[in-house]
Amino acid sequence: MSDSTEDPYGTVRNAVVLVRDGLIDWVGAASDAPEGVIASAREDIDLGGGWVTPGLIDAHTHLVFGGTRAGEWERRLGGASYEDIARAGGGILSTVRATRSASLDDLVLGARSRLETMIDFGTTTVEIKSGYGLEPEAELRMLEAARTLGNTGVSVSTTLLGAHALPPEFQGDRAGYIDLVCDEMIPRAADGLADAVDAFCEGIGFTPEECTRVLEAGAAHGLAGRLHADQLSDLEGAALAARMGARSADHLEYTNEAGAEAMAAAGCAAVLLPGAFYFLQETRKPPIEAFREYGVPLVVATDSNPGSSPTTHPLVAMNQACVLFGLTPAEALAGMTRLAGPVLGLDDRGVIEAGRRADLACWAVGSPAELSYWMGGTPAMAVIADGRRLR
Ligand code: DI6
Ligand code: FE
Repeated sequence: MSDSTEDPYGTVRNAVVLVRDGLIDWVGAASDAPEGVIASAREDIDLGGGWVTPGLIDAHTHLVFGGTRAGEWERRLGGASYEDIARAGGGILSTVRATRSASLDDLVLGARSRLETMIDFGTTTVEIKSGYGLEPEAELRMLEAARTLGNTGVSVSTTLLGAHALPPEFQGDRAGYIDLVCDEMIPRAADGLADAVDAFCEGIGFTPEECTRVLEAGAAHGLAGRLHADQLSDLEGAALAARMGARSADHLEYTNEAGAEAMAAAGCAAVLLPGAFYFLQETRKPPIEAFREYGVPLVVATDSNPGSSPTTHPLVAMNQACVLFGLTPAEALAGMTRLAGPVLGLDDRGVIEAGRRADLACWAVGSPAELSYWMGGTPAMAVIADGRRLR
């Protein structure tokens, strides 16, 4: 055990982790192991002095989609703004066109290769949103593709994001589209395909009133709430998420202090998505100091998506959270482990202690700060999910 009570990582040196039936059975310094613990192991994995962390939990991704948006990105590099492109029918809607025309197999195949990279880099739990179908069949197909990815060995948590953008066939009938989300998509998705519901509260997305309807309908069907809030402007989405009892508000660049205070009071976590901030070359940063002051849990995720955060690298998100938002490397690691599970309602993982799920990643680094220090780093030496070795 580390001597220092200051150690934010809870370091245990020369450690042994005993895994049984998918759970951590015992963890501690090898010299403290009760008699028989080490001898009782049927299989022995020598991690050669590497650092072991909980398997990473990526609590916000849009991993399932058709096509890419490299062309749009080139236009943005030439000066066009993300919002201008969206208002001209590009952006999210261009991914919607590609996703609607993709089969279930196409969606699984594309997402699987991205997920395999995430697993290489230690991810053992991933949240995946719909939101590029914007019609019932296509939204449900996305969720089915996400569920199918559970066969990689990682845990997949799914979120219905029907209220991501207004589809072209509903231009001029916003209320009609929200009706479709609430009256058809949510009830059907809640029947085993989705664990949560989310909405994009933004000028180019949906109004606070529209998002309220979506979160209320989700709650009525037993779905936990999430909210894309205050990413590009301050619509007081953070306070809305708190008021609705959402598990998290996500992005939060424009969140004001009252929003941070409301989140803390409601136990609503802040999911920071520095990849989108970086890729959209935003300048306004989330109010990290206010979140710390009020005690809002700081979660870090990739936001992996084709438009604003085309990445499959959890360690890059951790690096960006430190460099761009000022998190400490220990906060970034906690944001992708211990604090991320509860956002998905998964309290059984994210910490290496007896009784938790045996989701582990082993790294060839000299200190845990190196996980955030390298801009991407190298793949994990070993990745274990539910007690099973994936890498
Ligand atoms: N905000 C985001 O950053 C993603 N969705 C959202 O509401 C990006 C979606 C995209 O551009 O495809
Ligand atoms: Fe997102």
